[in-house]
Amino acid sequence: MEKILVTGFEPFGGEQTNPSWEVANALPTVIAGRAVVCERIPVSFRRGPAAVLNAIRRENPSVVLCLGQAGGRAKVTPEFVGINYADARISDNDGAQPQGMRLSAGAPDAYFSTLPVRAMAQAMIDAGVPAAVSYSAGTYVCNAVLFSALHALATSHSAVRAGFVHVPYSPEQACQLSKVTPSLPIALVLRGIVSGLECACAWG
Ligand code: PCA
Repeated sequence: MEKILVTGFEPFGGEQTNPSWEVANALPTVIAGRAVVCERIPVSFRRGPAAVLNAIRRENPSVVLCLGQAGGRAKVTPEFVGINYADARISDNDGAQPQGMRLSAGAPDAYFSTLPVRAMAQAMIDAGVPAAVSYSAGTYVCNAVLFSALHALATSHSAVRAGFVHVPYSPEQACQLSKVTPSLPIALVLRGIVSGLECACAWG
């Protein structure tokens, strides 16, 4: 059976949970006739991209979807592009804070996701989940993971398709914040991710 690799992140920035991992960990074991394998990734510029690449090598999936938390967003957002740039507002979980620098000297400035992001966002909306394509994955660890995965797959001429989806805070996280902040229930985000993956698998 072909495989889908879905990654989620450990908590960071003082949070107790990360909705990206809560969703990845709750996925069904089979989607669109493919086995779903999930992996928890450290919020680390050094170890995060390597963990995703190791999982790709180990599992040999046909589709890779990395999930990350985007606190403050109100929708589930498939990312269009990963950029060759890091500018960390806060330290990662190793205490590293790269600022204003390329991720990889000599690599291209950016890679577009090789997943059908517009169709995936529409599939999520059709399933009743607030969603929209995002044209920036930021300049923190999530963008670094997306860029590194796309760079590695492009340079090895791999047919594996890969992309990233940012998810909002869970209601439990938003309750802890003093400012009014959007959130979506994990079960709703989960439904969106399943619909997005079904769309990505049907696409080719
Ligand atoms: N979100 C961060 C890194 C880990 C996560 O879940 C980001 O958007 O870069």
